[in-house]
Amino acid sequence: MASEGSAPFLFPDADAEPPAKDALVPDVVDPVTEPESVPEMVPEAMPEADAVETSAPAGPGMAADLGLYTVLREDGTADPTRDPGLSDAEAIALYEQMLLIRNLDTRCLRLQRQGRIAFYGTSTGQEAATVGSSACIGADDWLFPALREGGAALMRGMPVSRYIAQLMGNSHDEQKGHQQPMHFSFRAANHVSLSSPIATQVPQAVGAARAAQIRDDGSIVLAYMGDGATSEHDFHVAMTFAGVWKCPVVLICQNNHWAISVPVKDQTASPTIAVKARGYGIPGVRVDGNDILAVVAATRQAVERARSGDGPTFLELVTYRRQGHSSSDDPTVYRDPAEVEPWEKKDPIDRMRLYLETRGIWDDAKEAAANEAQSELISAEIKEAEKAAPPALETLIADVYATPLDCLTEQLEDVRPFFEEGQTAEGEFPL
Ligand SMILES: Cc1ncc(C[n+]2csc(CCOP(=O)(O)OP(=O)(O)O)c2C)c(N)n1
Ligand SMILES: [Mg+2]
Repeated sequence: MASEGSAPFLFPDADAEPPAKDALVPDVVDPVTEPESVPEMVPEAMPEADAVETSAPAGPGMAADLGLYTVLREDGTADPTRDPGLSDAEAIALYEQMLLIRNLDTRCLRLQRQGRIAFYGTSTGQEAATVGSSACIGADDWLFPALREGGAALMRGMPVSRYIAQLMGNSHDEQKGHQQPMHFSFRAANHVSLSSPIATQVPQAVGAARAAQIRDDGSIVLAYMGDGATSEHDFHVAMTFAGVWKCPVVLICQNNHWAISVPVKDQTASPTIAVKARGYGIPGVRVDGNDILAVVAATRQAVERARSGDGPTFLELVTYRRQGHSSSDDPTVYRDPAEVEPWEKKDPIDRMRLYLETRGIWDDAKEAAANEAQSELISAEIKEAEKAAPPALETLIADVYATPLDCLTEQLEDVRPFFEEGQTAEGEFPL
């Protein structure tokens, strides 16, 4: 497990063959002038959960932003024309990272139910999208996450202890408890905290990419968003400027089919989310987000494009939110549970496990050992985190202004007796 200060897991592997530059944009079909060439699956592919056809890769005759870029096949092998060529160690490391998120999600949701943390949002079923994409950049690159990319910080070297400290807002939390749980940031790898207002991080990410471009420092930016975020004006603003300036940014939409209780078919009338990129002059690619090899292959090529000055790429990673929006949500009141089943069959961890077993590098014993080690680590870190003190009282006003305003200092002195002398207030709470 990565410890603080250790080098993040880096891609691409120096020995790996670079992917063909144009491989992601096969024979683009224009749906307006050549409607007969658009494959039939396209209109239903986004609205219907069970219409996602993981065995139908985008290929000749199918536009990359209307088809589905897939590498893993149902028999557990990889399409040799798109295989990103991971080494054994890389393939196993990616798998273990997905497993870690799944194990953390299970444990942390339980912590919330027990009242030990205030809030949690799982990414169950979306692990391949988060791990596969974030594995493709280096420590000097930047990552602007949305709600479900906490695992990206772990992927890039953030220790589990810090993940749990953030959820508890204790004295080990990098943000001193200022943020709501799930707003992880990891300065060592330029992982910026998520912005709660949906999509506001996208123009910020494009701005950071523009800065990198002006400074010519060689770094690139990954900007994440959900399907719901693509209806926000900030999405439009960010895509416009990314396209015009040809910023070194990879814009990644995790289309998990829901924005709290709003299904994606009520979110947009566009046949896919990826195709929206055309309007901004940005290549869009629709990728099977539950296929980690496809996510790696597509993101690597997009990163390469950004790094070499060819501009942005927009990736729609097609996946599914199998649980509630967050620990505060109950999806059974607005969603038919039967909709979830087909997605359980496309579980990204199961699919990668089958691939590893078919490749002969994984088995039941290794699975049990990995789960046991992760479970022990998580238990130990929760225990440690619960022993940690809360942040010092002074941190209430720290990191807001370079020099705290007088009014903040006064307010701090007002509340001090409540903490230091156990003084109680008049009145009722909640107010
Ligand atoms: C500007 C704004 N409007 C509404 C909300 C409330 N809100 C929080 S998450 C969310 C849905 C986000 O859906 P999506 O972008 O698809 O991401 P997902 O949670 O599915 O990963 C909404 C509406 C908000 N945080 N910000
Ligand atoms: Mg969503």
